[in-house]
Amino acid sequence: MSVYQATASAPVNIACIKYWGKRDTKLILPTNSSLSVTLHQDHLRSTTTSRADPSFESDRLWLNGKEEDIKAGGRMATCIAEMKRLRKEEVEDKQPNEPKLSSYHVHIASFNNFPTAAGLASSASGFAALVSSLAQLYKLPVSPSTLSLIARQGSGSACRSLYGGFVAWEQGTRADGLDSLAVEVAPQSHWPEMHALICVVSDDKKGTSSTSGMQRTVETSTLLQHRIAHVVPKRMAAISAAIKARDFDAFAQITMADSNQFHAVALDTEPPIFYMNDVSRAIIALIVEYNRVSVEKGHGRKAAYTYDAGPNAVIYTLKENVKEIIELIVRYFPQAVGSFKDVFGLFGGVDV
Ligand code: 2P0
Repeated sequence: MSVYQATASAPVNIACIKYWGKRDTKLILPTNSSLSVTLHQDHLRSTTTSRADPSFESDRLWLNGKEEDIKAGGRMATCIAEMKRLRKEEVEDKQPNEPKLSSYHVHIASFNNFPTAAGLASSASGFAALVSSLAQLYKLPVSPSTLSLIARQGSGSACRSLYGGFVAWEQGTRADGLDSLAVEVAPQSHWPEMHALICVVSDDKKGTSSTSGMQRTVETSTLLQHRIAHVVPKRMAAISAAIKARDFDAFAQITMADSNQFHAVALDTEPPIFYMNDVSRAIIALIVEYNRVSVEKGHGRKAAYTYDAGPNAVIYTLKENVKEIIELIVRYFPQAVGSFKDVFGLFGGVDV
């Protein structure tokens, strides 16, 4: 008897141009395009195994060893149903001899190798790994961009984890979402010197979830409307050009500006949302000063901070500066060794 099973893993991605706001909450269509760097090392990944079998009586899911409900009509159920639809359309309807896996139930087991509560994007790597493992199981002859259309319906930021390197999520204009997908801006090999240092300031679970926070911002923030219409389109073009030219100074300027504006629209929400804390702000001050000195010497900016929906800092820098920045952080935050749970060098591998 044949066993139909596949395992795939997907990494976390960290946005430089932030996704914050949906124009369609069911299809997860964003109010603006976004761009991220996919983190490459083994530290931050989800690994998912899917199995299809005619004896299974329902679709079932285990996360980190614990069974979770698959809510009817929910995001997980939607992703599984969409993948079964693709299997039928792309494989079974075209090759009648292929087994009818789309009619079998699936059992899915997924593990994160990092703490889910650390405020790092576990839903991004999780839904990307889910979709990748089902794509392998179903032997789907489709591109990562096509798979990103389905991962997007699990969690918006997940669509960007279908590619490595530098990835844009194009917001699209269609009501059915078929043009709201991830595209590769440049592979990791284009700029292998790029590193990301993750400073875990706090691993508390965040107060306001991204999903509900961003909808409140859409409903109440006037600054968001300005950002959508006048800021993000220019930044998407400028940061793509900076990446293609490997212009770190421009990349850093845009990345920090966009982090600042994302936290500004959170503050402009009613009631206001605060994700950064005093330590986050002190790290910003340190990076600003570090860059000021570098610019004064004629070297341009050497580091870029960015913050998501939580207080943890991600610092982008080039490999040649990693050691200096870690030393700087440890010098100014002597408690760092204890309170920064981890500082990972990604793309390269630097631990403190
Ligand atoms: C991002 N974030 O671009 C932004 C920056 C957080 C701040 O994507 O509702 O967990 O599942 O689509 O993807 C977090 O949003 O929200 C996020 P849903 P998601 O990475």
